[in-house]
Amino acid sequence: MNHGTRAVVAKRVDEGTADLSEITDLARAAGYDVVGELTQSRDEDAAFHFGEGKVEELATLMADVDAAAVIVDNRLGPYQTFNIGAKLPDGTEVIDRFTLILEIFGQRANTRKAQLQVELAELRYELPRAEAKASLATRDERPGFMGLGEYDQSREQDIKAQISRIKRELDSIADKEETRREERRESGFDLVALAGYTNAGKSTLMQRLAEDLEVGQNEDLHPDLETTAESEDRLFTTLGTTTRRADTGTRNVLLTDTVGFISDLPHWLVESFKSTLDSVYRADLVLLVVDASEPVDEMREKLVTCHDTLYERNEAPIVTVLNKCDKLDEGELEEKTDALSALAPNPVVVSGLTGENVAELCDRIEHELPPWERERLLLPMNDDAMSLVSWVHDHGHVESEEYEGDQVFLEFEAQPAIVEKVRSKAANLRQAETDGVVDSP
Ligand SMILES: Nc1nc2c(ncn2[C@@H]2O[C@H](COP(=O)(O)OP(=O)(O)OP(=O)(O)O)[C@@H](O)[C@H]2O)c(=O)[nH]1
Ligand SMILES: [Mg+2]
Repeated sequence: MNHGTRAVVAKRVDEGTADLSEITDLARAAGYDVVGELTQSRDEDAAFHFGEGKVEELATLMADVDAAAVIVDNRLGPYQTFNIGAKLPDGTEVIDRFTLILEIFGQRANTRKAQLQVELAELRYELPRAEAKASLATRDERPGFMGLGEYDQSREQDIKAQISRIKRELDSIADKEETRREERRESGFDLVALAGYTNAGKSTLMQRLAEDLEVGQNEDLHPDLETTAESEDRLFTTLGTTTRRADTGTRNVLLTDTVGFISDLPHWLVESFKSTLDSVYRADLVLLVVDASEPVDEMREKLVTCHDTLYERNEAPIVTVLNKCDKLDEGELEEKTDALSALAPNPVVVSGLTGENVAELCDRIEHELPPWERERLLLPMNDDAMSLVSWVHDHGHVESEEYEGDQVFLEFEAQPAIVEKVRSKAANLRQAETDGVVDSP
C-alpha cells in the first residue's frame, strides 16, 4: 500500500492546458498524498516523454516537496520510464496512468476472479517490457553481461506461459457465470446491469433499487448475491460484481453492479476485465449511469467513453440514467439533457442518494425489458395444480386467479420460456386428471 507516500502528479498534452483533476483523484484513490503538480504542453519527446528540461524541473520540484513518486497521466514507453527515473533522485518511483490504475485494482481485488484479472493485466503490461529488455540484452555483447539475454528471454517465455494459464482459468470462470445467467433466465429472472463511469453513483443506485428481502429461493443459483454494495466518493470503489434482487414492480429483476469505466484505458486492460464486464454485455438491459452534476463537456466525454466500451459487445438495450439530480436545478437539467440528446436520448433523471424519481426509473426498466407473454389457463383443482400456481407466482406475474368448482382459472404474464413451461405442465395436469393418474412432480 502507498498510504501517505508523497507524490507529484504530472501530465503532458500536445496542445492546450493539461487537466490534472482525474489523475489526482486516481492517485488519492491509490493512497498517495499528492504534494505537487507539473504540466507541459508540447509534442511528445521520444526519450523522456516530456522535454528534457521539464524532467530536470521535475527533479527539482520533487526534491523541494520531498516526493518519493511521480505519477504521469500519460502512457509511458518502457524506455521513457527508465530515462525519467534516471534523472530523478535514487529510489524515486515513476508511475504512469495504467500502472496506477493497476495498483488500485490490485488493492481492491478481493475475489479469485478479480485477482486473476489484475494478474493478467500486470503480465500483459510487463510482456512488451520484458521483450524490449530481452532484445536489448541480446545486443549487449560486453564481457560480464553474457547470459543476461538468456535470462530475459526465459522471463519472456515465463510471462507468456502464465498468461495462458490465467486465461484458461478465467475462461472457465466465465463459462460457469454464463451457465448461471442462463439458469437465472430460465427461472424467470430478467438481468439488468448498471454500467457507467467510475464514481457516477452506480452502487448508490443499486442500494436504492435492491430489495431488502433475501432472494431465498435457491442458494445454488445465486452464490454471488450480496447484501451490500459499497459506495464511496472515490474512484473504483467497486471492482468485482455484486448482484441483488431489485423490486421494480412486476418483473423479477436481478440487478448487477460492476466496475466503472474510465477513459484512455489500453485495450489489454479492458480485455483483462472482459469476464467482469460480461455481466454488462450479456444483460437483458443496461442502465448507463451518468453523474449529471458535472460540467456538460465532461459528461459528454464520459458518455463517449462508456459507449466506446459498450459498443463492441453489448447486445442489450441501453437506458441512460442522469444521476445526482439533487445537485442541480430544473433549468440546468434541461440544458444538459438537450445538449446531450444525441448521445443520451430520452434519459431518466434520478437521485440515487435521495431516491427522487427512482419509481419512474423502475417503470422505465419494466417498460424496456423484453416483453412478457400473457397466458390464460384452466387447471384442475388438485395439489399439483396448486404447486404449479405458486410456481407461476414466483416466476411471473399473476393477473388473476379464480376458483370455480373443481377448476382454477389462471391469468398471468411471464417470459416466453416460462409461459411455455407452464403451458406444458398444465397440459400434463389436465391429461393426468382425465386419465385418473397423477404424475409425481
Ligand atoms: N448528491 C448525490 N451524490 C450521489 C448520488 N449518487 C451517488 N452519490 C455519491 O457519489 C459518490 C460515488 O457513488 P458510488 O455509488 O460509489 O459510485 P459508483 O458509480 O459505484 O463508483 P465506482 O464503484 O467507483 O465505479 C458517493 O460519494 C455517493 O454518495 C446522488 O444521487 N446525489
Ligand atoms: Mg461502485
